[in-house]
Amino acid sequence: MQLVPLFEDRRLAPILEKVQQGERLSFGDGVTLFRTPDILGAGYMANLVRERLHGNATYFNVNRHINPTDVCVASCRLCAFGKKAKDPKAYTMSLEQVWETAGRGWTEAVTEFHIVGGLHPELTLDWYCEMLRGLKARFPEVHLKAFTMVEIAYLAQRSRLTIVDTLLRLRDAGMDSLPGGGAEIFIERVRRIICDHKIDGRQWLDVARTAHQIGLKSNCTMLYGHLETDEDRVDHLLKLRALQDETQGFVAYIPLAFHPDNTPLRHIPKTTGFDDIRNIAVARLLLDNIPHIKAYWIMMTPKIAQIAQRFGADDIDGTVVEEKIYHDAGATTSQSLRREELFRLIQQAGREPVERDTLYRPVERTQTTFTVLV
Ligand code: V47
Repeated sequence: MQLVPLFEDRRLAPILEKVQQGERLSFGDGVTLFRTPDILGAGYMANLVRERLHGNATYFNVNRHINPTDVCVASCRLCAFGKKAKDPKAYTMSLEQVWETAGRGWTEAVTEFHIVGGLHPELTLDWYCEMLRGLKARFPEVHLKAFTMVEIAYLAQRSRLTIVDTLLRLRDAGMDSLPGGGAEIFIERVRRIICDHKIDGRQWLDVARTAHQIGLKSNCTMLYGHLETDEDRVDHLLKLRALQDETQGFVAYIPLAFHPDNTPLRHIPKTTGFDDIRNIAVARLLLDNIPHIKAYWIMMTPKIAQIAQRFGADDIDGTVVEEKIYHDAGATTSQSLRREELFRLIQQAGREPVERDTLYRPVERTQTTFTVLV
């Protein structure tokens, strides 16, 4: 006998029916889910889908972030990380410094380097290829998840190459997949205000499509909690869903809460736990073709990321080790969690921790390779 939940918001009943039948949700359903005060109703449905896909597993990985430079030609209002080249606080690592950073605290437990940075006006495509080759030579087992769609488009423009040729050059040098950043919000009205120096939404999707077409997987994101409406959020998610129908190239979706501190948009209030949880639940329900929904603990705090595991998320991200983008924008979370801490957080949320690599293949470990990092 199936228990029928009593929803506080009656508008959720037809959505539940679709979810139970495995039917695709509409634009209107998405807006209802973003507006309903019945977070438990939305969460119940998201959890149904999450458990249908992943059972009791919650995934995490052992990774390290590397940000080779914060010099950026763009001046996005959403960002506290990018700096102008002449800013005394700006930094750009040498190749040796990138390789040394990658190796700092490294153990054989690390399975991923997550590499993103500013749009540097002088670093060349050859420099980035050399960086990747050097990392592969030193850490052949580590997956290189590198460069947002925005960085790819900028490198292509500066090298006067097509997007596909730029991606092929980077792939041949060792890039294994791409992270999901830089998508922000696709709707032009808001994009023009928060990140007018970036490629537009259509171009972001085009770069992702091209990457997927040559066999590279990527993640995808949405930045919420700034100037966007509920309709803008649904529009963004449905554009990701449509591209995924075409390519099946997205592995995980990560909702990113806007952190306003130290940005020109610092007057915007921070997102609430309610909105963070809601973004996880709605994503799980609308993105029926993207396998994983990640509750990025750095962004949400470990406490909310734990709760999210009951509201649609099946991943908590990784050890991270050194994080700059969110911490420059006022994040108060720690920079790093040990493998054992991630394990405990997941267990305490009543889920089964599964260590994964970037592409969600389970990682087997013996006890001796457990003691890792920082
Ligand atoms: O691209 C920038 C966003 C992204 C701010 O693919 C900001 O596995 C909030 O993409 N407040 C970087 N967000 C983070 C990112 C990411 C993180 C974890 C995992 C993965 C993955 C990707 O953060 C940027 C931008 O969208 N961002 N500034 C800010 N002030």
